[in-house]
Amino acid sequence: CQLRYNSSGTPQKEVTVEGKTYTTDSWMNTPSTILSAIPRRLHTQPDHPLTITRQLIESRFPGYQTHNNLFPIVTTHQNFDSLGFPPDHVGRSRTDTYYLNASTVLRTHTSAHQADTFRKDEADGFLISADVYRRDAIDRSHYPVFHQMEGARTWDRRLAEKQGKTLAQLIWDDVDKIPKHSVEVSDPNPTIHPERNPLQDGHAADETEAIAAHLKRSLEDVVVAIFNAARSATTDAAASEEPLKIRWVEAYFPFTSPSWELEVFWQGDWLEVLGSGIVQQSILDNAGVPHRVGWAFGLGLERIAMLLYGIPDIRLFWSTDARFLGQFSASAAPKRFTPFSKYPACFKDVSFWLPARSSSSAAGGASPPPTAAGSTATTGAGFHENDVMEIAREVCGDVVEDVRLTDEFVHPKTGRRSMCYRVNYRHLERTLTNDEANDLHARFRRELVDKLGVELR
Ligand code: FA5
Ligand code: MG
Repeated sequence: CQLRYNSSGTPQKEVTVEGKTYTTDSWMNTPSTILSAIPRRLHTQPDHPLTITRQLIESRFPGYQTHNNLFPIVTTHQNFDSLGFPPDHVGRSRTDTYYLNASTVLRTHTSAHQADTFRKDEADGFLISADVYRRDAIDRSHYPVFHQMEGARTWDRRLAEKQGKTLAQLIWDDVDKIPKHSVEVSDPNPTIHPERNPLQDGHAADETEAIAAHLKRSLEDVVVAIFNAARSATTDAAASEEPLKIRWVEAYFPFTSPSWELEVFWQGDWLEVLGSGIVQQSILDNAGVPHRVGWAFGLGLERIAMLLYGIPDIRLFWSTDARFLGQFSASAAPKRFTPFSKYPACFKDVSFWLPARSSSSAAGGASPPPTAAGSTATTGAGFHENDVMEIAREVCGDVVEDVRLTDEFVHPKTGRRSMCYRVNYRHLERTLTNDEANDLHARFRRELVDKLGVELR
Protein backbone atom coordinates (compact mmCIF):
# COMPACT_ATOMS: atom_id res chain seq x y z
CA CYS A 1 0.00 0.00 0.00
CA GLN A 2 1.73 3.21 -1.05
CA LEU A 3 0.91 6.88 -1.10
CA ARG A 4 0.86 8.58 -4.52
CA TYR A 5 -0.05 12.12 -5.52
CA ASN A 6 -2.38 13.13 -8.29
CA SER A 7 -1.86 16.13 -10.59
CA SER A 8 -3.38 18.60 -8.12
CA GLY A 9 -1.02 17.44 -5.39
CA THR A 10 -3.53 15.66 -3.18
CA PRO A 11 -2.39 12.32 -1.86
CA GLN A 12 -4.13 9.37 -3.40
CA LYS A 13 -3.83 6.03 -1.77
CA GLU A 14 -3.25 3.13 -4.05
CA VAL A 15 -2.84 -0.54 -3.40
CA THR A 16 -0.91 -2.78 -5.71
CA VAL A 17 -1.60 -6.48 -5.51
CA GLU A 18 0.43 -8.80 -7.71
CA GLY A 19 1.03 -6.07 -10.27
CA LYS A 20 -2.53 -4.73 -10.34
CA THR A 21 -3.09 -1.26 -8.92
CA TYR A 22 -6.31 -0.03 -7.32
CA THR A 23 -7.13 3.48 -6.14
CA THR A 24 -8.70 3.31 -2.72
CA ASP A 25 -11.48 5.52 -1.39
CA SER A 26 -13.53 5.91 1.77
CA TRP A 27 -14.83 2.34 1.34
CA MET A 28 -11.34 0.88 1.85
CA ASN A 29 -11.38 -1.40 4.88
CA THR A 30 -8.92 -4.13 3.90
CA PRO A 31 -5.93 -4.44 6.24
CA SER A 32 -2.54 -5.35 4.83
CA THR A 33 -2.55 -8.61 6.81
CA ILE A 34 -5.50 -9.73 4.72
CA LEU A 35 -3.87 -8.62 1.46
CA SER A 36 -0.76 -10.56 2.44
CA ALA A 37 -2.78 -13.81 2.41
CA ILE A 38 -3.49 -13.45 -1.32
CA PRO A 39 -0.22 -14.97 -2.62
CA ARG A 40 -0.54 -18.06 -0.40
CA ARG A 41 -2.97 -19.95 -2.68
CA LEU A 42 -3.22 -22.85 -0.25
CA HIS A 43 -5.61 -24.79 -2.47
CA THR A 44 -2.88 -25.18 -5.12
CA GLN A 45 0.11 -25.93 -2.84
CA PRO A 46 1.38 -29.47 -3.48
CA ASP A 47 0.50 -31.89 -0.67
CA HIS A 48 -1.50 -29.25 1.21
CA PRO A 49 -4.63 -30.78 2.80
CA LEU A 50 -6.84 -28.26 0.93
CA THR A 51 -5.25 -29.29 -2.39
CA ILE A 52 -5.74 -32.97 -1.67
CA THR A 53 -9.35 -32.35 -0.61
CA ARG A 54 -9.98 -30.31 -3.75
CA GLN A 55 -8.55 -33.04 -5.96
CA LEU A 56 -10.60 -35.70 -4.21
CA ILE A 57 -13.78 -33.73 -4.89
CA GLU A 58 -12.75 -32.95 -8.48
CA SER A 59 -12.31 -36.67 -9.10
CA ARG A 60 -16.04 -37.15 -8.41
CA PHE A 61 -16.93 -34.80 -11.30
CA PRO A 62 -15.35 -36.31 -14.42
CA GLY A 63 -15.48 -34.05 -17.47
CA TYR A 64 -16.06 -30.85 -15.49
CA GLN A 65 -13.78 -27.93 -16.43
CA THR A 66 -11.67 -26.84 -13.44
CA HIS A 67 -10.47 -23.31 -12.65
CA ASN A 68 -8.06 -22.86 -9.75
CA ASN A 69 -6.29 -19.57 -10.45
CA LEU A 70 -8.96 -16.90 -10.76
CA PHE A 71 -7.81 -13.58 -9.27
CA PRO A 72 -9.47 -12.74 -5.91
CA ILE A 73 -10.11 -9.03 -6.44
CA VAL A 74 -13.42 -8.56 -8.26
CA THR A 75 -15.98 -5.86 -8.91
CA THR A 76 -19.10 -5.42 -6.81
CA HIS A 77 -20.90 -6.24 -10.05
CA GLN A 78 -19.29 -9.68 -10.19
CA ASN A 79 -19.63 -10.41 -6.48
CA PHE A 80 -23.17 -9.06 -5.99
CA ASP A 81 -25.06 -7.46 -8.90
CA SER A 82 -24.52 -10.23 -11.45
CA LEU A 83 -26.00 -12.64 -8.90
CA GLY A 84 -29.12 -10.60 -8.20
CA PHE A 85 -28.18 -9.35 -4.70
CA PRO A 86 -30.59 -6.52 -3.86
CA PRO A 87 -28.92 -3.11 -3.27
CA ASP A 88 -29.59 -3.26 0.49
CA HIS A 89 -28.41 -6.86 1.07
CA VAL A 90 -26.36 -7.14 4.31
CA GLY A 91 -23.65 -9.07 2.47
CA ARG A 92 -22.67 -5.82 0.78
CA SER A 93 -21.97 -3.96 4.01
CA ARG A 94 -18.49 -2.91 5.03
CA THR A 95 -18.89 -4.80 8.27
CA ASP A 96 -19.06 -8.07 6.31
CA THR A 97 -17.02 -7.49 3.15
CA TYR A 98 -13.47 -6.29 2.45
CA TYR A 99 -13.53 -3.34 0.04
CA LEU A 100 -10.64 -1.62 -1.78
CA ASN A 101 -13.00 1.04 -3.09
CA ALA A 102 -16.72 1.50 -3.65
CA SER A 103 -16.80 -0.85 -6.64
CA THR A 104 -13.94 -3.27 -5.83
CA VAL A 105 -13.95 -6.05 -3.24
CA LEU A 106 -12.07 -9.17 -2.24
CA ARG A 107 -14.51 -11.83 -3.42
CA THR A 108 -16.68 -13.12 -0.58
CA HIS A 109 -17.57 -16.30 -2.44
CA THR A 110 -16.63 -18.22 -5.57
CA SER A 111 -20.09 -17.42 -6.98
CA ALA A 112 -18.49 -14.12 -8.05
CA HIS A 113 -17.18 -16.03 -11.08
CA GLN A 114 -20.41 -17.83 -12.00
CA ALA A 115 -21.70 -15.41 -14.63
CA ASP A 116 -18.32 -15.00 -16.38
CA THR A 117 -17.81 -18.76 -16.48
CA PHE A 118 -21.30 -19.41 -17.85
CA ARG A 119 -20.57 -16.78 -20.49
CA LYS A 120 -17.50 -18.69 -21.71
CA ASP A 121 -19.82 -21.64 -22.40
CA GLU A 122 -16.89 -24.05 -22.66
CA ALA A 123 -18.27 -27.11 -20.86
CA ASP A 124 -21.51 -28.51 -19.43
CA GLY A 125 -19.96 -28.56 -15.97
CA PHE A 126 -17.32 -26.52 -14.16
CA LEU A 127 -15.58 -26.37 -10.78
CA ILE A 128 -13.94 -23.19 -9.44
CA SER A 129 -11.76 -23.41 -6.33
CA ALA A 130 -10.45 -20.25 -4.75
CA ASP A 131 -9.61 -18.26 -1.66
CA VAL A 132 -12.50 -16.09 -0.40
CA TYR A 133 -12.54 -13.27 2.16
CA ARG A 134 -15.06 -12.29 4.82
CA ARG A 135 -15.09 -10.17 7.93
CA ASP A 136 -16.46 -12.67 10.39
CA ALA A 137 -16.40 -14.10 13.91
CA ILE A 138 -13.23 -15.68 15.32
CA ASP A 139 -13.40 -19.29 16.42
CA ARG A 140 -12.03 -22.68 15.45
CA SER A 141 -14.17 -23.03 12.32
CA HIS A 142 -14.11 -19.40 11.08
CA TYR A 143 -11.19 -17.54 9.56
CA PRO A 144 -11.31 -14.28 7.53
CA VAL A 145 -9.76 -16.07 4.57
CA PHE A 146 -11.05 -19.49 3.61
CA HIS A 147 -11.52 -21.55 0.48
CA GLN A 148 -14.58 -22.46 -1.49
CA MET A 149 -15.33 -24.67 -4.43
CA GLU A 150 -18.09 -23.58 -6.77
CA GLY A 151 -19.63 -26.20 -9.02
CA ALA A 152 -22.22 -25.93 -11.75
CA ARG A 153 -23.80 -28.26 -14.27
CA THR A 154 -26.09 -27.09 -17.06
CA TRP A 155 -27.94 -28.75 -19.91
CA ASP A 156 -28.65 -27.33 -23.35
CA ARG A 157 -32.37 -27.55 -24.12
CA ARG A 158 -31.54 -27.78 -27.83
CA LEU A 159 -29.69 -31.05 -27.23
CA ALA A 160 -32.83 -32.66 -25.82
CA GLU A 161 -34.72 -31.52 -28.88
CA LYS A 162 -32.04 -32.90 -31.18
CA GLN A 163 -32.16 -36.25 -29.40
CA GLY A 164 -35.96 -36.35 -29.48
CA LYS A 165 -36.21 -36.42 -25.66
CA THR A 166 -37.73 -34.11 -23.14
CA LEU A 167 -35.23 -32.06 -21.15
CA ALA A 168 -36.25 -33.95 -18.00
CA GLN A 169 -35.52 -37.30 -19.70
CA LEU A 170 -32.12 -36.07 -20.85
CA ILE A 171 -31.24 -35.05 -17.27
CA TRP A 172 -32.56 -38.27 -15.69
CA ASP A 173 -30.31 -40.23 -18.07
CA ASP A 174 -27.38 -38.32 -16.55
CA VAL A 175 -28.64 -38.93 -13.01
CA ASP A 176 -28.32 -42.65 -13.72
CA LYS A 177 -24.62 -42.21 -14.51
CA ILE A 178 -23.79 -40.97 -10.97
CA PRO A 179 -22.59 -43.71 -8.61
CA LYS A 180 -25.34 -44.91 -6.26
CA HIS A 181 -24.77 -44.98 -2.51
CA SER A 182 -26.56 -46.70 0.34
CA VAL A 183 -26.35 -43.94 2.95
CA GLU A 184 -29.66 -43.00 4.48
CA VAL A 185 -30.43 -39.32 3.99
CA SER A 186 -32.45 -38.05 6.99
CA ASP A 187 -34.35 -35.48 5.00
CA PRO A 188 -33.94 -35.98 1.26
CA ASN A 189 -36.80 -33.63 0.34
CA PRO A 190 -37.30 -30.85 2.86
CA THR A 191 -40.41 -28.71 2.46
CA ILE A 192 -39.74 -25.85 0.08
CA HIS A 193 -41.66 -22.64 0.74
CA PRO A 194 -42.76 -21.26 -2.61
CA GLU A 195 -43.01 -17.68 -1.33
CA ARG A 196 -39.23 -17.64 -0.63
CA ASN A 197 -38.09 -20.33 -3.03
CA PRO A 198 -40.42 -20.30 -6.02
CA LEU A 199 -40.23 -22.61 -8.94
CA GLN A 200 -38.86 -20.39 -11.71
CA ASP A 201 -40.95 -19.13 -14.61
CA GLY A 202 -40.03 -21.18 -17.63
CA HIS A 203 -38.93 -24.21 -15.60
CA ALA A 204 -41.46 -27.01 -15.78
CA ALA A 205 -41.99 -28.98 -12.57
CA ASP A 206 -40.53 -32.18 -14.06
CA GLU A 207 -37.43 -30.26 -15.21
CA THR A 208 -36.82 -28.78 -11.75
CA GLU A 209 -37.30 -32.22 -10.23
CA ALA A 210 -34.75 -33.80 -12.55
CA ILE A 211 -32.18 -31.02 -11.99
CA ALA A 212 -32.67 -31.25 -8.22
CA ALA A 213 -32.19 -35.02 -8.33
CA HIS A 214 -28.95 -34.62 -10.29
CA LEU A 215 -27.73 -31.93 -7.87
CA LYS A 216 -28.52 -33.96 -4.76
CA ARG A 217 -27.13 -37.23 -6.09
CA SER A 218 -23.89 -35.53 -7.22
CA LEU A 219 -23.28 -33.85 -3.87
CA GLU A 220 -24.27 -36.87 -1.79
CA ASP A 221 -21.71 -38.78 -3.82
CA VAL A 222 -19.01 -36.24 -2.84
CA VAL A 223 -19.81 -36.47 0.87
CA VAL A 224 -19.94 -40.27 0.78
CA ALA A 225 -16.56 -40.39 -1.00
CA ILE A 226 -15.02 -38.04 1.59
CA PHE A 227 -16.56 -40.03 4.42
CA ASN A 228 -15.21 -43.32 3.05
CA ALA A 229 -11.75 -41.77 2.69
CA ALA A 230 -11.99 -40.42 6.25
CA ARG A 231 -13.06 -43.80 7.54
CA SER A 232 -10.09 -45.56 6.01
CA ALA A 233 -7.86 -42.78 7.39
CA THR A 234 -8.61 -43.63 11.00
CA THR A 235 -7.36 -46.57 13.02
CA ASP A 236 -9.94 -45.84 15.72
CA ALA A 237 -12.42 -48.75 15.52
CA ALA A 238 -15.24 -46.84 17.22
CA ALA A 239 -14.94 -43.85 14.88
CA SER A 240 -14.86 -46.10 11.84
CA GLU A 241 -18.15 -47.71 12.80
CA GLU A 242 -20.13 -44.53 13.24
CA PRO A 243 -22.55 -44.33 10.29
CA LEU A 244 -22.63 -41.25 8.07
CA LYS A 245 -25.69 -39.06 8.64
CA ILE A 246 -26.59 -36.36 6.14
CA ARG A 247 -29.64 -34.19 5.51
CA TRP A 248 -30.87 -31.51 3.10
CA VAL A 249 -32.36 -28.29 4.47
CA GLU A 250 -34.13 -25.51 2.67
CA ALA A 251 -31.95 -22.44 2.12
CA TYR A 252 -32.21 -19.08 0.42
CA PHE A 253 -29.79 -17.44 -2.03
CA PRO A 254 -30.52 -14.57 -4.43
CA PHE A 255 -28.96 -16.56 -7.28
CA THR A 256 -30.73 -19.93 -6.98
CA SER A 257 -34.32 -21.04 -6.57
CA PRO A 258 -35.23 -23.41 -5.06
CA SER A 259 -32.15 -23.66 -2.81
CA TRP A 260 -30.81 -26.22 -0.34
CA GLU A 261 -27.97 -26.68 2.13
CA LEU A 262 -26.34 -30.01 2.82
CA GLU A 263 -25.48 -30.82 6.42
CA VAL A 264 -23.37 -33.62 7.86
CA PHE A 265 -23.65 -34.90 11.43
CA TRP A 266 -20.19 -34.30 12.95
CA GLN A 267 -19.00 -34.40 16.55
CA GLY A 268 -22.54 -34.37 17.92
CA ASP A 269 -23.96 -31.60 15.76
CA TRP A 270 -25.16 -30.81 12.24
CA LEU A 271 -22.40 -29.05 10.26
CA GLU A 272 -23.35 -27.11 7.13
CA VAL A 273 -20.94 -27.98 4.33
CA LEU A 274 -22.48 -26.35 1.27
CA GLY A 275 -25.20 -24.22 -0.27
CA SER A 276 -26.80 -25.06 -3.61
CA GLY A 277 -29.80 -24.70 -5.86
CA ILE A 278 -31.28 -24.32 -9.32
CA VAL A 279 -29.49 -21.45 -11.09
CA GLN A 280 -31.64 -18.35 -11.58
CA GLN A 281 -32.47 -18.31 -15.26
CA SER A 282 -31.75 -14.57 -15.46
CA ILE A 283 -28.05 -15.27 -14.74
CA LEU A 284 -27.85 -17.70 -17.66
CA ASP A 285 -29.87 -15.36 -19.88
CA ASN A 286 -27.58 -12.41 -19.04
CA ALA A 287 -24.53 -14.61 -19.69
CA GLY A 288 -25.72 -15.22 -23.25
CA VAL A 289 -26.71 -18.86 -22.71
CA PRO A 290 -30.51 -18.62 -22.35
CA HIS A 291 -30.95 -22.14 -23.76
CA ARG A 292 -29.14 -23.62 -20.74
CA VAL A 293 -30.67 -24.67 -17.39
CA GLY A 294 -28.95 -26.24 -14.41
CA TRP A 295 -27.72 -26.24 -10.85
CA ALA A 296 -24.86 -24.71 -8.84
CA PHE A 297 -23.29 -25.28 -5.43
CA GLY A 298 -20.65 -23.64 -3.23
CA LEU A 299 -18.85 -25.65 -0.56
CA GLY A 300 -16.33 -24.81 2.15
CA LEU A 301 -13.08 -26.69 1.44
CA GLU A 302 -11.80 -26.26 5.02
CA ARG A 303 -15.02 -27.76 6.41
CA ILE A 304 -14.63 -30.82 4.17
CA ALA A 305 -10.90 -31.12 4.92
CA MET A 306 -11.62 -30.92 8.67
CA LEU A 307 -14.05 -33.84 8.26
CA LEU A 308 -11.61 -35.81 6.13
CA TYR A 309 -8.54 -35.45 8.36
CA GLY A 310 -10.00 -34.54 11.74
CA ILE A 311 -8.18 -31.17 11.72
CA PRO A 312 -9.42 -29.41 14.88
CA ASP A 313 -8.67 -25.73 14.19
CA ILE A 314 -9.05 -23.77 10.95
CA ARG A 315 -5.90 -21.71 11.68
CA LEU A 316 -3.81 -24.84 11.17
CA PHE A 317 -4.34 -24.68 7.39
CA TRP A 318 -2.11 -21.57 7.38
CA SER A 319 0.67 -23.21 9.36
CA THR A 320 4.07 -23.59 7.74
CA ASP A 321 5.23 -25.84 10.57
CA ALA A 322 6.60 -29.14 9.28
CA ARG A 323 4.75 -30.92 12.08
CA PHE A 324 1.54 -29.88 10.29
CA LEU A 325 2.49 -29.96 6.60
CA GLY A 326 4.51 -33.16 6.98
CA GLN A 327 1.35 -35.12 7.77
CA PHE A 328 -0.24 -34.81 4.30
CA SER A 329 0.70 -36.42 1.04
CA ALA A 330 -1.15 -36.49 -2.26
CA SER A 331 0.50 -39.77 -3.23
CA ALA A 332 -0.62 -41.78 -0.18
CA ALA A 333 -4.07 -42.60 1.21
CA PRO A 334 -5.22 -39.89 3.68
CA LYS A 335 -4.20 -40.44 7.30
CA ARG A 336 -5.97 -38.88 10.23
CA PHE A 337 -4.25 -35.75 11.52
CA THR A 338 -2.32 -36.20 14.78
CA PRO A 339 -2.34 -32.91 16.70
CA PHE A 340 1.07 -31.95 17.97
CA SER A 341 0.81 -31.21 21.65
CA LYS A 342 -1.81 -28.63 22.46
CA TYR A 343 -0.26 -25.59 24.10
CA PRO A 344 -1.98 -23.93 27.06
CA ALA A 345 -4.79 -21.46 26.50
CA CYS A 346 -4.71 -18.04 28.11
CA PHE A 347 -8.06 -16.28 28.65
CA LYS A 348 -8.28 -12.52 29.08
CA ASP A 349 -11.36 -10.31 29.32
CA VAL A 350 -11.93 -6.81 28.08
CA SER A 351 -15.00 -4.70 29.02
CA PHE A 352 -15.89 -1.36 27.54
CA TRP A 353 -18.65 1.20 27.05
CA LEU A 354 -19.68 1.86 23.48
CA PRO A 355 -19.53 5.50 22.42
CA ALA A 356 -22.76 7.37 23.13
CA ARG A 357 -25.43 7.01 20.48
CA SER A 358 -24.95 9.66 17.84
CA SER A 359 -28.12 11.27 16.53
CA SER A 360 -26.63 11.73 13.06
CA SER A 361 -25.70 8.06 12.87
CA ALA A 362 -25.90 6.54 9.43
CA ALA A 363 -26.68 3.10 10.78
CA GLY A 364 -29.41 1.47 8.77
CA GLY A 365 -28.75 3.74 5.80
CA ALA A 366 -27.97 2.30 2.41
CA SER A 367 -24.40 3.56 2.28
CA PRO A 368 -21.87 3.80 5.08
CA PRO A 369 -20.49 7.06 6.43
CA PRO A 370 -17.13 7.85 4.91
CA THR A 371 -14.31 7.22 7.38
CA ALA A 372 -10.54 7.33 7.11
CA ALA A 373 -9.16 4.62 4.86
CA GLY A 374 -8.61 1.40 6.74
CA SER A 375 -10.52 2.52 9.79
CA THR A 376 -13.90 1.31 10.85
CA ALA A 377 -14.70 4.03 13.34
CA THR A 378 -18.27 3.70 14.42
CA THR A 379 -20.82 5.03 16.85
CA GLY A 380 -22.58 2.95 19.48
CA ALA A 381 -25.48 2.64 17.10
CA GLY A 382 -23.19 1.52 14.29
CA PHE A 383 -21.15 -0.86 16.42
CA HIS A 384 -20.49 -4.18 14.75
CA GLU A 385 -18.83 -7.13 16.42
CA ASN A 386 -16.79 -7.89 13.29
CA ASP A 387 -14.80 -4.72 13.99
CA VAL A 388 -13.72 -6.16 17.35
CA MET A 389 -12.82 -9.42 15.61
CA GLU A 390 -10.70 -7.66 13.05
CA ILE A 391 -8.76 -5.65 15.62
CA ALA A 392 -8.04 -8.89 17.48
CA ARG A 393 -6.70 -10.42 14.26
CA GLU A 394 -4.69 -7.33 13.42
CA VAL A 395 -3.01 -7.15 16.82
CA CYS A 396 -2.66 -10.84 17.61
CA GLY A 397 -2.56 -12.61 14.24
CA ASP A 398 -3.10 -16.35 14.57
CA VAL A 399 -2.37 -16.28 18.31
CA VAL A 400 -6.05 -15.60 18.95
CA GLU A 401 -8.09 -18.82 18.99
CA ASP A 402 -11.47 -17.30 19.66
CA VAL A 403 -13.19 -14.15 20.84
CA ARG A 404 -16.54 -14.49 22.57
CA LEU A 405 -19.08 -12.03 23.89
CA THR A 406 -19.54 -13.02 27.55
CA ASP A 407 -21.66 -10.13 28.80
CA GLU A 408 -23.65 -7.23 27.45
CA PHE A 409 -25.94 -4.76 29.21
CA VAL A 410 -27.44 -1.32 28.88
CA HIS A 411 -26.98 1.13 31.74
CA PRO A 412 -30.51 1.87 33.07
CA LYS A 413 -29.85 5.61 33.53
CA THR A 414 -27.44 6.63 30.78
CA GLY A 415 -28.66 4.15 28.19
CA ARG A 416 -25.06 3.36 27.29
CA ARG A 417 -24.21 -0.15 26.22
CA SER A 418 -21.42 -2.15 27.84
CA MET A 419 -19.80 -5.20 26.27
CA CYS A 420 -17.44 -7.79 27.66
CA TYR A 421 -15.42 -10.06 25.39
CA ARG A 422 -13.28 -13.00 26.42
CA VAL A 423 -10.22 -13.56 24.26
CA ASN A 424 -8.56 -16.95 24.16
CA TYR A 425 -4.86 -16.54 23.34
CA ARG A 426 -3.16 -19.75 22.30
CA HIS A 427 -0.19 -20.25 20.01
CA LEU A 428 -0.51 -23.27 17.72
CA GLU A 429 3.17 -24.07 17.66
CA ARG A 430 4.57 -23.20 21.09
CA THR A 431 3.70 -22.06 24.61
CA LEU A 432 2.91 -18.37 24.87
CA THR A 433 4.62 -16.63 27.81
CA ASN A 434 2.48 -14.68 30.24
CA ASP A 435 4.32 -11.47 29.29
CA GLU A 436 3.55 -12.02 25.61
CA ALA A 437 -0.15 -12.58 26.32
CA ASN A 438 -0.31 -9.51 28.56
CA ASP A 439 1.44 -7.43 25.95
CA LEU A 440 -0.94 -8.55 23.18
CA HIS A 441 -3.94 -7.90 25.37
CA ALA A 442 -2.75 -4.41 26.29
CA ARG A 443 -2.29 -3.58 22.60
CA PHE A 444 -5.71 -5.02 21.79
CA ARG A 445 -7.31 -2.79 24.44
CA ARG A 446 -5.49 0.30 23.13
CA GLU A 447 -6.58 -0.39 19.56
CA LEU A 448 -10.22 -0.80 20.64
CA VAL A 449 -10.06 2.70 22.07
CA ASP A 450 -8.22 4.20 19.10
CA LYS A 451 -10.23 2.55 16.34
CA LEU A 452 -13.71 2.20 17.83
CA GLY A 453 -13.73 5.05 20.33
CA VAL A 454 -14.89 2.80 23.15
CA GLU A 455 -14.28 3.61 26.81
CA LEU A 456 -12.53 0.84 28.73
CA ARG A 457 -14.03 -0.17 32.07
C1 FA5 B 1 -22.25 -19.11 -0.31
O1 FA5 B 1 -21.15 -18.60 -0.22
C2 FA5 B 1 -22.92 -19.33 -1.66
N1 FA5 B 1 -22.15 -18.62 -2.66
C3 FA5 B 1 -22.99 -20.83 -1.95
C4 FA5 B 1 -23.79 -21.16 -3.18
C5 FA5 B 1 -23.16 -21.30 -4.42
C6 FA5 B 1 -25.16 -21.34 -3.09
C7 FA5 B 1 -23.91 -21.61 -5.56
C8 FA5 B 1 -25.93 -21.65 -4.22
C9 FA5 B 1 -25.28 -21.78 -5.44
P1 FA5 B 1 -22.38 -19.65 2.24
O2 FA5 B 1 -22.10 -18.31 2.73
O3 FA5 B 1 -23.34 -20.46 3.03
O4 FA5 B 1 -22.93 -19.64 0.75
O5 FA5 B 1 -21.00 -20.43 2.18
C10 FA5 B 1 -20.89 -21.70 1.56
C11 FA5 B 1 -20.05 -22.63 2.42
O6 FA5 B 1 -18.78 -22.03 2.73
C12 FA5 B 1 -20.66 -22.93 3.78
O7 FA5 B 1 -21.59 -23.97 3.67
C13 FA5 B 1 -19.43 -23.34 4.58
O8 FA5 B 1 -19.05 -24.68 4.28
C14 FA5 B 1 -18.36 -22.45 4.03
N2 FA5 B 1 -18.13 -21.26 4.88
C15 FA5 B 1 -18.92 -20.16 4.99
N3 FA5 B 1 -18.37 -19.26 5.84
C16 FA5 B 1 -17.19 -19.80 6.28
C17 FA5 B 1 -16.13 -19.37 7.16
N4 FA5 B 1 -16.16 -18.16 7.73
N5 FA5 B 1 -15.08 -20.19 7.36
C18 FA5 B 1 -15.05 -21.40 6.76
N6 FA5 B 1 -15.99 -21.86 5.91
C19 FA5 B 1 -17.05 -21.09 5.68
MG1 MG C 1 -24.53 -20.83 4.53
